[in-house]
Amino acid sequence: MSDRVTPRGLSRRALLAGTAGAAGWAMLPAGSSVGSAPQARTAAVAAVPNPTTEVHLAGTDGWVSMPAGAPPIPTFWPDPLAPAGSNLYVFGFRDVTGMTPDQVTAQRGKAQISAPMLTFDQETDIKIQLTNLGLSQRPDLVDGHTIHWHGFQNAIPLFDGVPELSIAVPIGRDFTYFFRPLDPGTYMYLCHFEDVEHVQMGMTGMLFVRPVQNNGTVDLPKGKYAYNCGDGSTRYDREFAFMMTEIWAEAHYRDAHIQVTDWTDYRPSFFALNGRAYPDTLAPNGDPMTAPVDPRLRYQPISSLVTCNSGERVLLRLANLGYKNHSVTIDGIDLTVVGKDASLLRGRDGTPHYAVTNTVEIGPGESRDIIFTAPAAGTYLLYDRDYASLSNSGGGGYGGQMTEIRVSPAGTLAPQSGANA
Ligand SMILES: [Cu+2]
Repeated sequence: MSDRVTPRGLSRRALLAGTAGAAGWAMLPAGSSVGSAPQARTAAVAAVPNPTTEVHLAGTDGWVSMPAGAPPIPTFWPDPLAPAGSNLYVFGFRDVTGMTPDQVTAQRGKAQISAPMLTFDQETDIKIQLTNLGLSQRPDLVDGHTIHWHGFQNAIPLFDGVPELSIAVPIGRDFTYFFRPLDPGTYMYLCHFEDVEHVQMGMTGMLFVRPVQNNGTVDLPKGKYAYNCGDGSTRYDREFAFMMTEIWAEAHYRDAHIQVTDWTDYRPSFFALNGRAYPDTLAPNGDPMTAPVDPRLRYQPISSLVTCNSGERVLLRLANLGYKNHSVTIDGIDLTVVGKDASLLRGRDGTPHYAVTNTVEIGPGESRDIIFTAPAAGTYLLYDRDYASLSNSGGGGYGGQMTEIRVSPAGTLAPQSGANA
């Protein structure tokens, strides 16, 4: 942030002492992306053991698209200020890892929703950099941004993104620190600055911490596991994650048009999986940096389409950062809930308390880990049981929080390259 922090006090010992809880943190000297002293930066990097993953996120505003065929909401949606092909004003994060300072700056006004999905390995050091690019549509609004790592136990408040207790990043600055996740599971991250507004505007994303058990144990082969289960019961072949949010078009309009929102009037107009409402949920993954198949979804790049082979074990990671409860159903497939809120469902004596169901309840700020065995080839629906969440701006037909599970005959699809691929 604005003040330089001397790296001298940051010994390896001090860092390790700070990791006694479930997450470890350390800070790098920071300034603007352009002008920080490289020597100081190098010294601090050397003080931290083995950063294996680097993530650079930028916070800014932008424009996205809810399904074009939805009935208009007079005055508020589609937003008349929206550039061609988009219809909704948002705030969001972009993954700018590896970009030059000029490339990072060029992403101002190009926010994406949902935020990039992050994958960390348990007990490794992650280098996080957050840059605040400001808001191109609202230069009058001087809001900071933060990253709150939601669900991590015993996080150090200074680094945890709640502005009253922590460091927030002002416009034109950045903040770099280290982070060591100690407990595997499905988490969320979000901006906690003016949080009702910034969360609603789109600054929400998902984060998975992969268990050390993935490296194999004396009893289990190397593989993909949701948790350190010890018995292989959380093994999976493919994983798909769904960030569930609600979009109140009025509030987004008011932010774009320099008006104030009364949040007690909250009445969402769109319901999203990974920042898209059905049928857009089915469109393939995109990349905001390249010309997409569907330009309308350029800044909503995360697909919610589930594809798998019959007989495979599929992990669904659900997270809810809307303000309402949701009930996720898949007709015709038994779902085994193995984790809640980044905790394996086990008793103190190790007895599994997995729940078999076809409907999973999930409240705001909660996550669920669900495993199912893919049934016979065919198409199955995953949807919110609340019909209000299944329409776009109250119109007829299906919309909102729905997607498809397309099961191919055994052996058809190649192994998955990453979550939601
Ligand atoms: Cu923010």
